[in-house]
Amino acid sequence: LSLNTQLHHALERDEFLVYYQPIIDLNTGAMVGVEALLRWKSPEDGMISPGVFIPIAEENGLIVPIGDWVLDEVCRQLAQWQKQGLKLYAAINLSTRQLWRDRMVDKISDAISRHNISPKDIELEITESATMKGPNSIESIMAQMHERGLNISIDDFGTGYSSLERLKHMPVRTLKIDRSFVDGVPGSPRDANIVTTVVQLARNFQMNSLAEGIETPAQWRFLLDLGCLFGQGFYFSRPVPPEQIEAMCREDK
Ligand code: G
Ligand code: G
Ligand code: MN
Ligand code: NA
Repeated sequence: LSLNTQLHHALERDEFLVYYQPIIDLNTGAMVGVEALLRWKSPEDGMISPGVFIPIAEENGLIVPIGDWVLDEVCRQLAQWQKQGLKLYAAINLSTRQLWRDRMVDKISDAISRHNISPKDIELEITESATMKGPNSIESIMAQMHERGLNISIDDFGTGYSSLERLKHMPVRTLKIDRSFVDGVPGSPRDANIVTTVVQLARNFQMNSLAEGIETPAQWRFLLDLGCLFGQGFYFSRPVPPEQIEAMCREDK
């Protein structure tokens, strides 16, 4: 079967899983949230990376029902964690196709009320490049999200070409500095300059800065010294199943 056909059956066959990657307060080392990252366990081919199937799902439109499933699953998981006393927020990736659909923000609010959690527990990740395209103004969608109390982050920041004038007025809580720049620090002066600039930009715009892809203690140190507030990366943890998030929180205490 082609990947496309398999993907069509994956939802009804319950083959998707959500892994979670810890988001760390760089000052304290504590886990404050998680990024939800979709996984597909295909019976034919085993674990398939979202880097492979998300582009196909965006192409054929399946990203919309898959995204609805992710939203519901993450809200369900957050509600369960709250019952266990875990205080974490969850960041959810949204692709352009999801953003531009009808009544997107209502769908998100519905999932949140269904599971009795607060919009404050969710951060919606919109890629920098998604802010640059689409039929409607991203500002109006962001305004609706913000009115409902949802948090917004700009993902892969530094790789798109967003207008700083527009960004300044967006109700964005967090700028996520793309991994490609974090990779080069502290060694590469060029990457160090870019990362320094983005951390300052976030501060000037009263947004939080978050560095993606931290893999070494030297990167952590460098970012902490710059005043970068949050981080994610293999140095802290890979994306893991939800039970492992629970285990890490128990160790922390
Ligand atoms: O987990 P991994 O690093 O392999 O993810 C690869 C890409 O897939 C990333 O760009 C990530 O944003 C995207 N991705 C992961 N989960 C989801 C999801 O639930 N929805 C959307 N739209 N993209 C996702
Ligand atoms: O595009 P987005 O930022 O949503 O992508 C997240 C992806 O980055 C996930 O697939 C995740 O597995 C990957 N990732 C997270 N931390 C690291 C890291 O420290 N190093 C590398 N190489 N990849 C990472
Ligand atoms: Mn992301
Ligand atoms: Na990213």
